[in-house]
Amino acid sequence: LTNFALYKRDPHADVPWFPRHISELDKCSNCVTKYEPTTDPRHPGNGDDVYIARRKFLNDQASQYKHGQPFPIVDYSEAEHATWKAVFEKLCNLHGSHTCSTYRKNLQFLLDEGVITTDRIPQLRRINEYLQKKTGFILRPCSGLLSARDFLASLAFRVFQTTTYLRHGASPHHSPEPDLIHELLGHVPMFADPLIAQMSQDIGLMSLGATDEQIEKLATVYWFIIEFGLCREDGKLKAIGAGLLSAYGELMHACSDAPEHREFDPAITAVQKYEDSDYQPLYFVANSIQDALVKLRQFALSMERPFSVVYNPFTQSVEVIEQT
Ligand code: NLE
Ligand code: FE2
Repeated sequence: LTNFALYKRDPHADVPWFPRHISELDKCSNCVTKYEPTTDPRHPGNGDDVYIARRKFLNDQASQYKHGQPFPIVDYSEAEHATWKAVFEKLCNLHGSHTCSTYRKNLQFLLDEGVITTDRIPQLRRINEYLQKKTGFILRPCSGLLSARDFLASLAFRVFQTTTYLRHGASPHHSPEPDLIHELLGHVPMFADPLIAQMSQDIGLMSLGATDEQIEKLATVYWFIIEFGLCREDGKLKAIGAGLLSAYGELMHACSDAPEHREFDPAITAVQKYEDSDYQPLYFVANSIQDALVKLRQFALSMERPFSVVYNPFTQSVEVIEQT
């Protein structure tokens, strides 16, 4: 599972700093301000002081986290558990018809093992034990939407930066920003899949030391496949993307005839503008998760980079291979 010699060499490129060891992800938690409930009237929590204070409490807790610590235990309120239950139960109605087989299978495993239940929000510490065994992915808390560079860098180490606050209870079936429900119901079952885990790590490895322009492209590919990707199964469109799997309305919209659907092709997908405040007008469709991974690796070969990187899981570090 290495990315040796994935890139073309450009010895003159300037290389921005990037983490070499998993512990250096402590320096990769820069958030971008977007959809803040304190200032943005589009955020459903705008003007709700109790919600804003709760979100701040959880974000402050997340920002104190250091590599190696266990995931903090959070005492979720009854109202938060109720939001979780409402979202989960409604989404269950679409699982059979609108989600890919990988999602259904992995969600079922999580339910069978009692790691996830529809009634109560699970502790992310427990989810981590599960994911570690499945694909080695680990969640670490973050305090909101991260810069693309920091977010992607963590994926190189199979670390997923996870929000811990919940969406506002008044608008449970779509959130403009990531929240715990999106992470748990969208990403966690998919990160239990070896191919999605590998694809995510590959995008992360490609991002290390990349130029701003390359980061933008990689973040866009990530957006259209890991967050909003579709695939075709039995002749029907099914969601693989976490942003769809956690949002009832958009999940129905994405698989319907309303939006445009194009074939997933990383070189084209990478330069497509995307919508991040409302449903997407356009989705990319992969033949399968495996096919998306193959295409992504072909795309990697076209990226001009000054070096190759290998992830060493024994030392949890990235080794840089300078070709001469
Ligand atoms: N719209 C998604 C949801 O409601 O769960 C969150 C998307 C985060 C990129
Ligand atoms: Fe996400």
